[in-house]
Amino acid sequence: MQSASPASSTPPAVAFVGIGQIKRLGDPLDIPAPSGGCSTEGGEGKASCGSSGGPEDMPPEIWEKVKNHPCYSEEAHHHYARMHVAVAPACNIQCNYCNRKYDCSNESRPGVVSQKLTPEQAVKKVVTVASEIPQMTVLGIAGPGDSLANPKKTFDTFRMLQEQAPDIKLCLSTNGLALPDLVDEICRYNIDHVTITINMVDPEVGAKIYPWIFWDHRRITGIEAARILHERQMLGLEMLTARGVLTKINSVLIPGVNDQHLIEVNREVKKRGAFLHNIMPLISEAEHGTVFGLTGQRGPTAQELKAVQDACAGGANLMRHCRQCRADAVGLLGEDRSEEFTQDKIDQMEVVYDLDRRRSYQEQVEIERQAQHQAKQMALQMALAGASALPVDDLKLLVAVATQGGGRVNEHFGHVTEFQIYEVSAQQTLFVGHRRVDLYCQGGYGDDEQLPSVVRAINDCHAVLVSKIGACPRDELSAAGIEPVDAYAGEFIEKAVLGWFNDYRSRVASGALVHQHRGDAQIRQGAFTGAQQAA
Ligand code: CLF
Ligand code: SF4
Repeated sequence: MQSASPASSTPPAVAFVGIGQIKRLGDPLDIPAPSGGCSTEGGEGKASCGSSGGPEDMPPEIWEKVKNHPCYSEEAHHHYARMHVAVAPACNIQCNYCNRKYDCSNESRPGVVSQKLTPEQAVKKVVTVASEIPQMTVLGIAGPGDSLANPKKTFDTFRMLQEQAPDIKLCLSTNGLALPDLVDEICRYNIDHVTITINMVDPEVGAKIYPWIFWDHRRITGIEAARILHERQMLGLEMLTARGVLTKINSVLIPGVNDQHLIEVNREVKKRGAFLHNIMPLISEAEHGTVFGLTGQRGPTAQELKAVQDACAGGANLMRHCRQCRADAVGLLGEDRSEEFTQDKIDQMEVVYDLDRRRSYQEQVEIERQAQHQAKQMALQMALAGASALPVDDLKLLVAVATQGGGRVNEHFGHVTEFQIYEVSAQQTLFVGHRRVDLYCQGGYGDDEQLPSVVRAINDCHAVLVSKIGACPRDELSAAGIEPVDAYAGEFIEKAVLGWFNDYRSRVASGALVHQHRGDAQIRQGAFTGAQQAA
């Protein structure tokens, strides 16, 4: 919970260096052995899924910070919303995957924004949204430039918001160049969550990603630029860790440039106390006008992304539920309600900031979430007990799930804009990502032309679990080797996934089915907008 008055900049008594690893300041950090941080057996255990940690995995003061932050807690992202305000237009570096001039309401990716705001406009917008959406718990400043290249606008916004809405958590995202100079300010305003985008720890790699930086009153290019950026990022991360600020690292996976290198990045940021590592696919289309887009640099496939994430198992905990938000996104991750809160609409809204109403609403959300968590755990135990009756095997598959929330299989195939992907084995189910797709159901009828793109998006999955599905998509999915399953409608996802998996194993064991390997899947480059969503 944020304090109404700015916090003192006195460092806290402990520094956080990853889930379950609180250290007193001055104690040595646990540095993983160079060969021990990574493994190719991804998805095994909690070390690879830090954002899915629960209260039992961390000290209470850390749980308080993450429990309703949708990016820092995978479970929270089903229940709590975040918003961004676009108060930071300038940037002090150039990334080859960024073009901030590009603005399109059909796009959803970092750096894209429809309206830039003054701090005063931004605070009014946050208070308005918080009044309308009581589960909106976090304000992030994430561009469209760099939050810390615009320190006055960024910190003015946070300061004013703290005075008016002290319960909202503050979060910022930065490239890290200006970070070491501003850590005191970050602590002064009680900003508990900071994201640094770190794409390399080797300046030779960095020179392929960053053509220039602007630092110390001059423009610097080449390896020298990348070296300075790298040193500032590492210093900033260490300083935040020492102050107890939960720091998340975002990395853009650029095939052929930093894909294998990100494993080393993961190790290095873990050493320096990063709380989470979010490895995201490069978004790169020629029409975005970025250097990478124009030079034909492709983004990774779904399996390439997963392979790098899995190879980082045992290193810094991974976030796998990132939706690569716009710099003015509003709502739950995966939905964008920014169109409901344009400046002209806000000007006409009457705002009453009712803290008690927000708190009591969130208490209800918390009760429901805990009940779901417990029910899910019980269902999982029962399903695992059933699985142990089957012959031992090392089968590990991906399953796509259609859900509209609440942790259940409860969405019609035709209404899905994003599938959640679970990896399942006889030991566990693990959320490993999401795949965006175009709506199949358009105005009451199915658009069969969309089906091939849906198949491509989940082509690495053996089954798709839905609440309902029509005959045509059922046939097309089956023909592509993806089993459409509506037998678990309304069930908790983990129980349903394990239930289907046990049935699949039984069929394979009895010879009724021959297990086949699946192909790769395509990560969709564009994204849906709020208007396209059913929600
Ligand atoms: Fe925004 Fe980022 Fe804070 Fe979240 S987003 S500043 S940490 S409140 Fe989240 Fe969006 Fe991914 Fe960012 S899903 S792009 S990780
Ligand atoms: Fe764009 Fe952010 Fe890179 Fe600046 S730091 S060039 S805003 S992606």
